[in-house]
Amino acid sequence: MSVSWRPRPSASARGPEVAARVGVPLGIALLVCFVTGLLSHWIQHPPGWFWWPTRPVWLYRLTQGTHVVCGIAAIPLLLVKMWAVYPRLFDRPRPRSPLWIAERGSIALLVGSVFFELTTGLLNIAQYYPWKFFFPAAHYAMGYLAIGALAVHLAVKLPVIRDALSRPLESPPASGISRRAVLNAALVSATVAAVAVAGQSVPFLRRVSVLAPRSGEGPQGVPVNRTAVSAGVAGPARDADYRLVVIAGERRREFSRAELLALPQAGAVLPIACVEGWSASAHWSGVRLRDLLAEVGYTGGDVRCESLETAGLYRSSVLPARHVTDRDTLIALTVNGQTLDLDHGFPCRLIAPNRPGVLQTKWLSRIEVVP
Ligand SMILES: Nc1nc2c(c(=O)[nH]1)N[C@H]1C(S)=C(S)[C@@H](COP(=O)(O)O)O[C@H]1N2
Ligand SMILES: [Mo]
Repeated sequence: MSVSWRPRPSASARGPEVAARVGVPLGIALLVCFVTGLLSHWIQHPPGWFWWPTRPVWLYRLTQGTHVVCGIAAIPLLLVKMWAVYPRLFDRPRPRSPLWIAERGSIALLVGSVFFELTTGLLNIAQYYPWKFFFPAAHYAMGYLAIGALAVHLAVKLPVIRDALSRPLESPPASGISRRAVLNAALVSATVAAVAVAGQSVPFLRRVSVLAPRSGEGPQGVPVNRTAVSAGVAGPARDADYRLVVIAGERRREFSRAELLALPQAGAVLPIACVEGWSASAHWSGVRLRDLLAEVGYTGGDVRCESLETAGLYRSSVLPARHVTDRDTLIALTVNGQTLDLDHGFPCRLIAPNRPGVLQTKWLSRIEVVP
C-alpha cells in the first residue's frame, strides 16, 4: 500500500512537507467552524437537551464572529494546500486496496464539501444568494459531511502527516521557491483575510476591514440587515392605530407605543450579533419583557415574538423562558438615546442578551406565551 509521497532528491516546494504544515491550521480552523456552526444552529433550532445561557451577553457575538473569521482564514489555507497536493489530485492509478479507495474517496468528499462550505459561507456574508437551495440547511448538513471526511482523511493520512511534520521543512531542498516562503505566504494571507473580515465585529479593526460588508453603517450607529420597506412593514409600523398585543393564556392586553413608554423603562448595552458575522453593540431602552408580561399574569414558559411582517423567514422568534425573565431582555423603544429608527424595528423590537441577530425580532406586533 502506498499512500505516501516517494522522497525525491530535489523536489519542488509542492509535497507533503507544505501540505501537512498548512493542514494543521486549516484543520483547526475547520474544526472551530464546525463547533461554532453547530452552536449557532442549536441556538436557532434548540433540541430538547440544549441549554444556552443569557450571560455573558457577548458570547454569541464571539462564537459567531469566530466562525466567520476562521472560515475566511481557511480559504487561503485551503488554496495553498490544494496547490501543494495539486499534481496528486490528478493521479489516476488503478484502485489498490480498500484503504486506498477510502483515502481517495474521503479526499474527494473533503475537498468538495469544504469548498462548498467556504464558498457558500463567503457569499452568505456578502449577502449574495445566487443559488436555489436554502443556505442554512445546506451549510449545516454539509458541515457534517466535511467534518466526517476530515476525520477519515486524518486517520488514513496520520503516518504521512507524522512523517512530513517530523522532517525538516527544507529537506530535501526545494528547487525554485522555498517551502518556507510558500508556508509564510499561506499564513500571512490567512491572517490578512481574518483581519479584513474581523472588523465587522471588532470596532478598532474597522478601518482596515476591506472585507467587512456591514461595519457600523446604518442609522443610529447600528447596521441594518433588512429595512422596513423591504420587509413591507413601513405602512403598518407608522400607523397611528398600532398596538402591541400581549397574550398569556386567557389574558390579553394591547399597548400603544405611548402606553409602552409610560411603563417603567429599563436600559441595557447589548450587541446585535448577526449570523453573518457582523456585530454591533448599542444602548437600548424600553420595557423589560418580564415587566410587560407581568401585566398579563405571566407564570413561566417560552414566549413567541411576532412581527408586523406577514411573510418572511424571520418574522417571528421564540424566547426560551430563561431569556424571557432576564433583566436585560427588552422590548426596545429607543437605541443609543433616540427613538428607534423605522429600520431598527420601530415602534418596538425585541432585544435580548446573547442571541443571534436573526432572533431579535423587529416591528413587534404580538407577544404570546407559548402554551
Ligand atoms: N421582523 C424581522 N426582524 C428581524 C429581521 C427580519 O428580517 N424581520 N432580521 C433579523 C436579523 S437577520 C438581524 S441581524 C437583526 C438586525 O437588526 P438591525 O437591522 O436593527 O441591525 O434583525 C433581526 N430582526
Ligand atoms: Mo442577521
